[in-house]
Amino acid sequence: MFSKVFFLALLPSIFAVNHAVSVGANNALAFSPTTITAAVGDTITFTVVSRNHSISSAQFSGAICPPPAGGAGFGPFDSGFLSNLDGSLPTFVYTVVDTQPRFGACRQANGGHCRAGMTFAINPDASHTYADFLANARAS
Ligand SMILES: [Cu+2]
Repeated sequence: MFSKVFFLALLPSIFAVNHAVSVGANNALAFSPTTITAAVGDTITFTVVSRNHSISSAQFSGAICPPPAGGAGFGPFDSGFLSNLDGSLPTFVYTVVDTQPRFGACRQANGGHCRAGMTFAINPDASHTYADFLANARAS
């Protein structure tokens, strides 16, 4: 009995996977991939591979760019500014806590990177698509 409960409690961690996201690949103002589909307990490891960027949660619409320090939206998160100018390839790990659609962007340059399209989505759905979020960010 006890062992069965114990096993069930471990299930999420047994099947959790990591999703790798490159930040600023090829010196571009972009996250790659832009859309991550992840289960509860999964991790997303963002690696900054050029310049100086942040990984910051954002609201879906309205004044998206730049996200505020600390991030915006439900369950906000923010890596702060991470620089690869020294070649250290800094990382930020986000653990998925639910399957609600979440959106994010870079806070750099007063929203300049965000408005240039440096955005991403975690578990977007039919009514909150990445394409719509990107359009909202560019217009914000
Ligand atoms: Cu940036």
